[in-house]
Amino acid sequence: RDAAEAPRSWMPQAAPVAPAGDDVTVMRTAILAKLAYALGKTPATARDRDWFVATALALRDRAVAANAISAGIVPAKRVHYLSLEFLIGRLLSDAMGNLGVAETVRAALAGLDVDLDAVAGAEPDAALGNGGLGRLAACFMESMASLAIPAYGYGIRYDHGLFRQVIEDGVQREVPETWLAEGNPWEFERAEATCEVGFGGDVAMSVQPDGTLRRVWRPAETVRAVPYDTPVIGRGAKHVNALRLWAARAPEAIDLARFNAGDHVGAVAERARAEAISRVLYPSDGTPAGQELRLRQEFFFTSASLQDLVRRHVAERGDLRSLPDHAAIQLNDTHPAIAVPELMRLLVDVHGLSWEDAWHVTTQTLGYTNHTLMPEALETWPVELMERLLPRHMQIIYLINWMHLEEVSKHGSSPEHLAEVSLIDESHGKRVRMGHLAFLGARRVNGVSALHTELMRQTVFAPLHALDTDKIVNKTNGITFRRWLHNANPGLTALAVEAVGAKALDDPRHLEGLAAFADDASFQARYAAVRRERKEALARVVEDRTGITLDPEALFDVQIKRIHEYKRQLLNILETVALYQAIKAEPHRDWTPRVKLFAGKAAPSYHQAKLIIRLASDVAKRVNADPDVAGRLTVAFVPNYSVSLAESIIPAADLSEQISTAGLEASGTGNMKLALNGALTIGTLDGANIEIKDHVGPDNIFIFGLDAAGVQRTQSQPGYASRAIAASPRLRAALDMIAAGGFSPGEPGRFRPLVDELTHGDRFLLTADFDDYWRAQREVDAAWRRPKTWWRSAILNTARTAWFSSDRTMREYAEEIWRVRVG
Ligand code: HBZ
Repeated sequence: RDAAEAPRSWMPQAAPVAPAGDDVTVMRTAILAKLAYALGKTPATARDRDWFVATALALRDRAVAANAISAGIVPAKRVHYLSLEFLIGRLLSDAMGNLGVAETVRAALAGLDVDLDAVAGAEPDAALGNGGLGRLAACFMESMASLAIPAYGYGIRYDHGLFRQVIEDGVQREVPETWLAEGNPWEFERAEATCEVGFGGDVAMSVQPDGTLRRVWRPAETVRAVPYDTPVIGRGAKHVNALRLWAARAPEAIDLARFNAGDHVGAVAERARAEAISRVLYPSDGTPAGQELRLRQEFFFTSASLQDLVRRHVAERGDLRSLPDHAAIQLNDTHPAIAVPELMRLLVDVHGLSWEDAWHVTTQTLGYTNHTLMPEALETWPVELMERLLPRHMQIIYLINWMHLEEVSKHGSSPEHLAEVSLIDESHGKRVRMGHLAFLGARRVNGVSALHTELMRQTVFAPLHALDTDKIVNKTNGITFRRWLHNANPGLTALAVEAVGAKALDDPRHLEGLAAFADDASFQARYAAVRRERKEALARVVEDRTGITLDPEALFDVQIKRIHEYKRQLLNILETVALYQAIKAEPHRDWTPRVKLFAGKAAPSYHQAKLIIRLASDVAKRVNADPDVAGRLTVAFVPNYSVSLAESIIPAADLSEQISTAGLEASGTGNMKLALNGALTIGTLDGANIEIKDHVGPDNIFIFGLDAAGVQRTQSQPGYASRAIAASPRLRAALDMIAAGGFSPGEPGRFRPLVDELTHGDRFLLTADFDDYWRAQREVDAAWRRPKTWWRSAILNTARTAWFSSDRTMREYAEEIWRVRVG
């Protein structure tokens, strides 16, 4: 029988949730059935990986069953979240948590003598993202499902996600990551929804039956986009959304003529070229892209996603002019900004709407989120490349620009002003400004923290903002508490539930009730005990990965994020060196024992960042081997930072380093995760740190350094670095030791490029902030010695960070950007 006419009512019963015993027995039966019939294994031959797959398949059945209830209903409006990155991590504990079966699964496996933690550990991370931007997309997907906001996530199904980082003698080496090597039990291939995406070719005119003319793009090359859907299960499994990731496939698997002529490699060359599009995640975090493959990736997934949602809208509603009533499309940064001309092309060239109607539909449907204002990270594409790869889109961009500049000129405008607001930057060759394009095509443009939004208005987007002052809005980032508190820190979660009730699991605002226990000695003791247990667990992980032994009694000070000069890991290392020197100088003082943990990846071609990793490793080597500081200072660079590693570091952290140059970290989200888990922040007045300070209170955070205005002032006074170094003997001594090869005996010049950057230029103002950072760190030392106030502050951090839930962020997007109903 045709699947379309099959009654849906059979589905929930067919899924193996029919009662045949108690919950645990039913679950065990389901897992054993998957093991036998989907994997062809027995409990005797099953590895942890097999148990993981069997469990994931059993849980996926339940997600499908939950989804079947709503599957036939066309929602009033859907969100389409377009992102080149989804940094998901593992899905098992997410799925168990939101299906409400975590304990059931544990017991089901335990009855088979299988340990759930080992099984969970066998799941590879889906690392389809570089850092904050990609992880934000994953948190948003989880929150939308939990809030029952009907949504599709759209992205690329990379064969290889973010590289695995191996540290050899302090040097980062990138190794390909292979998350799909043994298949992916969560996804469904949907070959029937394949789309074709074109590249190159030319633009022709075609006469329509009614005599009108239309432009038609005749691509020289087409690539097939095959979707794979991963169910995104909301809390309580009341709602399930799909993450639809596109894989690139060649139209023909093989050139048979060439193969039969003996050219066995050439016969699959076309295929290799097409499939390269979804081969690897572009491992850059803000360094200039510029590669053709990257543009092909961007257009590939954007076009496929738009075709998919347009097709769905036509099937459900018929007329594309009502698209804005039923679809919101959010562009996660400018990577999908080509959506502006692509949606126009689909509406005008393919579906025959007038330009005016199409522009109305486009600008009422799209939203754009900006994640950086750093000039080198703002995407632009050479006009020449766009013309070659996307000739029709380039025409449309010129037309949009022409109309835009006409409009601006009406109010009388200087050539300089027109050059500023133009979609084409002509200052160094002609380039398309993707940020401007997204801005013009969107109804709302949002920043990701209050400060960042204000800086958008004042700097990069100031001229465009002046043309439409309602367009830029603030939507401060958030994190999903289900992953970052409930699943990552079950001990703390249990304690919170005991104190304020299980309602805190549904609505984090109830965590505020913990404030009443902040001074309660027995609660403090239990809170500290949970931390202690997690520190011991982390110490085992670090020992295992680095051979370095950590003392769980010490203050765990962590900086975990991409390695980038503006994030200033180097400032932290300089302070570490200065502290090392201070302890050596006065070994008998009563120093506060500290563990400095660093983790993060550097973009493969980012030499300064790689050198920072090397310095951290070299400092660790010398410090950890020095008996004079043993027990007071330990340093470790933990390799291969990932979502999973974050889940074990964050609950164990006492101090969270958020020390970027003010004005440069758009928001930060690790800062929220650490504060929620009770780490105190040492940070600058940057990004969401400012809002964290407003929520937790100034007594429960350590703020230092220049603010964004101070940074701008300082940067306008050349020579500040040499003055700052001259004024700080402590900084000078630390720099001298590094420059003299104190950490690189045998190669004194190893860190020359880092020292040079600081002494000449110091773009990120480490020298200007060093002394105040040192002061703040000593305040931390002192605070750690007053456990009552320390744990009070930690508890207040957990109690007062509820606002940083991505549920709150998603509600704000839903109301003010998407105009879609929640729930
Ligand atoms: O987005 C980050 C911001 O640096 C961070 O402050 C913010 O919290 C987070 C979420 O809004 N930006 C990124 O993570 N950016 C990238 O990962 C990136 C990836 C590819 C690029 C450029 C940037 O080509």
